[in-house]
Amino acid sequence: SGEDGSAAWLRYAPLPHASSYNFLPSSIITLNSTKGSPVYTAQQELHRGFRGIFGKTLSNGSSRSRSESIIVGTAHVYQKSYGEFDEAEEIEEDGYFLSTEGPQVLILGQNERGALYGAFDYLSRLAQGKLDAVSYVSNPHASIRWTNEWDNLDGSIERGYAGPSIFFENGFVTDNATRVAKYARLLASIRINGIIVNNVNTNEMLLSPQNIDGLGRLADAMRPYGVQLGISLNFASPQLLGGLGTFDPLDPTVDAWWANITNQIYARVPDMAGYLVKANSEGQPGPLTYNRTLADGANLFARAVKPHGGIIMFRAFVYDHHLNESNWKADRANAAVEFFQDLDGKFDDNVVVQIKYGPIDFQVREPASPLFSSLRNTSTAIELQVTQEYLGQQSHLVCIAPMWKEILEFDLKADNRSSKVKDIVSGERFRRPLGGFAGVVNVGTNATWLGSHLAMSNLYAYGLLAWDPALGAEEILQDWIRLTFGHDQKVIETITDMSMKSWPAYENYTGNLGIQTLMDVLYSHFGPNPASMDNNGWGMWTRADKFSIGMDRTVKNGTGNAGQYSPEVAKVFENVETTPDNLLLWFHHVNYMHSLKSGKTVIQHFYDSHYEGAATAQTLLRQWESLKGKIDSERYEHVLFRQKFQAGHALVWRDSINQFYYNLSEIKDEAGRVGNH
Ligand code: GCW
Repeated sequence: SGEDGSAAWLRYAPLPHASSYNFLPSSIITLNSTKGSPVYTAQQELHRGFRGIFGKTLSNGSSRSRSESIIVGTAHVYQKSYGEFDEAEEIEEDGYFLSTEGPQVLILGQNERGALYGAFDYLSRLAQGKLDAVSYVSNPHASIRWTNEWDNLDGSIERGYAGPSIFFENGFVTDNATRVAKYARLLASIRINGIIVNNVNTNEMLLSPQNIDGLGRLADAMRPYGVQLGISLNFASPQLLGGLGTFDPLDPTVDAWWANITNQIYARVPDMAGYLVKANSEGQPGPLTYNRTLADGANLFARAVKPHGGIIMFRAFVYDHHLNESNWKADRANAAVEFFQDLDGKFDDNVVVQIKYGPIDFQVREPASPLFSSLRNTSTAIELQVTQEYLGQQSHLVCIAPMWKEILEFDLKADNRSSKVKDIVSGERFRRPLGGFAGVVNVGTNATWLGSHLAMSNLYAYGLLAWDPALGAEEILQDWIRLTFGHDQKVIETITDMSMKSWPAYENYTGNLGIQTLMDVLYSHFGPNPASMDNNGWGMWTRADKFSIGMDRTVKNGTGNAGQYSPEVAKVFENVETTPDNLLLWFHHVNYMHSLKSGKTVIQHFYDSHYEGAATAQTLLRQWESLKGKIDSERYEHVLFRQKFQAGHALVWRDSINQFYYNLSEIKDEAGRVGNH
């Protein structure tokens, strides 16, 4: 007990046997001591970390006391006072050089933000007891590493599971930005450099003078951590707020309105990162209302932020949400490519198209979106979801990093050349100037940030993978466990094992073989409701009947979605024999008695997986119980409560899904578990 839950992985808990480390630095030389600068923040953080981890107070050194010091600052300033160093030219924007090899510790960023990242990295090593001498340059994989927060002005959060907003209350930006600063600190430690603070389904009142001033307060609270503020816009604001008769993106008065309001925002937030726009999606207004293209819509904002160095994240999540399932060829999964491919090359240079990882919507299993490889002359970013909207809403343990890794490593083989998603969104593959990552996080005022201590590994992993997608899910996880729960080997092994089992288990007891999650699609997105996954306008369908199941997305007989991939990949998905089992029902409509590569039938796989997944959920509970006494009681009880819920809910899932498909198909479970008893 006594743990400050909000410290998450930044606890700086005392290291066992800390007193035996006598070779630690004793002072800090800070190359920029301006209060509020990220380098100053780095210095504060180093003080705090050394006090916590080693019980040691560092003094503020001067250049005379160089040895036994930590020198922290930008490479540029360092070189002016201390001379050249070899690694300087390898450091890229936001990157840093960390050396603990010499008589002093060097933490040198390409910019101030990089220096702060280096300080956090150094402290993370120390807190984990990684005290060996190292010397390396670390650079980001991509320049855009942002979070999206779906916070509404009234303080509620769409798909947030951790209480009300830290950014807004009662229609206004909060007066007290203390917790925003804490969040920025947490994000800086995982090298996130931007936050879109409000929901993509947004209210135009965000742009009232009072709220613009409020946004300034938020940006002020985040700036010392090198985290830039961005906002999401309502496309119809010129009409709704500005009183114009139109919001047509090609109308000069609309253009002038956006330029003007943008200038007002930048006057208060000179370093604003940019805008995020959800247009013509799920009832949101957009350029299509005026028969303008989505590119016309994006470029409108691009022009407004251009003079200020801002960028536009334009979401590719555009689809018709009144689809009719009686049309065999109708397919929501086709929408993004259909809407965007002809616009390739028509976006201004400071526009980034933000693409959800899969073609539908954050399901437990999706193939990578084909749009990543259709856009060659447009910068792109991948949108991931840290908040577990479809993945148990923080009441189920689902460690998502392994799924993200699969998507990021997926090779879309554009022009028959290696085209991994991670290298497309970094900008590298198609030589784009911009690119990166957007993670929908939706933290709230709950002390745990996400509503669950264990769910925080997802936020941690999101930041680290955006920095370096080559990192392994397990190594990220183990660092996070050491920082969050300490060094006990059993704790590390148990939580690692629980976490690594959790996504496969969740997939097993929800929707298998690429059929999607099978949750209630109509409203809650929580709990089993396979019946809701047909005959809805949302286009999330299974096409299950008495004999067969799955979406036929082939070119030869279905919606043609497989053909949106490059020929090498399309060939694999077009053919039922070569489609991997875990995406079989995503791409094919087959009989329940169809044999999988495993030799099982589809229906038997459903039955068996649901039993397996639910059994694993019981194991997770027992594994957690085995940690009693090794984890402070507050966090132990908090997680225990959730693991009990998951264990129970997994049984509900198992029985609802199995019974549903048994009722539909009337095919018996070979093991005799499912059916009418
Ligand atoms: O997954 C769906 C969510 C909506 C969300 C939308 C989107 C913010 O259910 O709540 O709206 O996606 O991503 O825009």
